[in-house]
Amino acid sequence: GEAVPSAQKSSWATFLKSIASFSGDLSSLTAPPFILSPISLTEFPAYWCERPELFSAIADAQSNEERSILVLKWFISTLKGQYTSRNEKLGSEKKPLNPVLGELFYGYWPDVNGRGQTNLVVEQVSHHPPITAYYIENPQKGISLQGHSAQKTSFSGGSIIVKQIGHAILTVNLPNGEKEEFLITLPRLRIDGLWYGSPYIELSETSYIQSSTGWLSTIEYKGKGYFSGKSHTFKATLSRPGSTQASQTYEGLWHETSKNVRTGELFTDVTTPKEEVTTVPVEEMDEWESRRLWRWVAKGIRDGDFETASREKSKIENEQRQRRRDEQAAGTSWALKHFDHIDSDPIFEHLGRLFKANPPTEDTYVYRHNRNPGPEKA
Ligand code: 0T9
Repeated sequence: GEAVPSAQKSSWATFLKSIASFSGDLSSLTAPPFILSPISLTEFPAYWCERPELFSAIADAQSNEERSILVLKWFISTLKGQYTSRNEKLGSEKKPLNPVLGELFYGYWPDVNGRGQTNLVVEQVSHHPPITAYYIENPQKGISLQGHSAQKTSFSGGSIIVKQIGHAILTVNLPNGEKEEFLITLPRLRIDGLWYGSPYIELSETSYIQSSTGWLSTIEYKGKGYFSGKSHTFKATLSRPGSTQASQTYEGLWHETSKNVRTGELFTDVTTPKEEVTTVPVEEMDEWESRRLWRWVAKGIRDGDFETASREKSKIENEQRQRRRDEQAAGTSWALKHFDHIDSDPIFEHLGRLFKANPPTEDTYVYRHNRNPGPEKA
């Protein structure tokens, strides 16, 4: 492939063969240096809030329908960050750092123009398979998002197919004291461009946003050669409680703009800059915080010093292996810091029934509300 440095061609070929003959946890495969990203998967939940004003605006909706529209608008507007930002920042999709058990990521988006501060808490709740749990809250606006993320991967026709496991629940405290909940399911991914060493993501199939008021958004994803012939295309319909008929239909490109099909009005526009999450400086972080933990590995990758990167990565992995052995010998197990695991999420079961979610039940990680969010005073 063209994007593969000549010295790494054979190592890339070996990597592709191991992907093709492998299914399960790709994160643990060793990849050639040119494809490594210095960012851990524990940072990815921040993509949910890089347009904080769209998140906080949900609180200002005047009706159930409007609230569902604003949730859909916020959700669609996160997709560009979630699925194309590595291509924009790093040149292609890259292999993220594989988080260790207990790895943390904290951040916030400051209060600007009365939108309220939004806080982010992320914890790696499983290493094998990798599972990341997150909680995002704007207390002033009474909105929160709790979710977890894992993946099942397979290989087909030269592409990696990623089924996302996990879901998110968005909760809005209404002025009348009630809560409205939204169950958010996640799209399927295809990673194309592998042969040429320049991987990129395309979304496919359908995802849902089911509100406890009964309003349902059904979002269909297509790539090149489908309804518009363009990549990153979506079509979303919003239907009223108990109806399958569309009350609103939106379509367009999730990484650019989309419109209301009936009125022609602009719906989403992500061509303007987004706001990255704020964290404390690395020096002030705790040892378990992602950017502190991976600091020297990330620096090695950024500087092209892969010897250092790989030596530092081995240190972390050996320390983890020793920890697991010690726990086993002591008959103890790692205690999660911010989340409790439950086998079946009652909100998923309840709301999933309304659109016949498959599978009908999922486990979840419930936030313990045990962190004082930043910005921290010196
Ligand atoms: C949740 C997101 C997820 C995580 C990443 C598949 C993937 C790990 C999971 C699904 C976020 O909300 C959205 C975006 C990107 C997803 C990653 C893309 C990717 O390639 C990795 C996998 C594990 C790999 O690293 C595959 C090998 C690599 C060489 C291909 C670039």
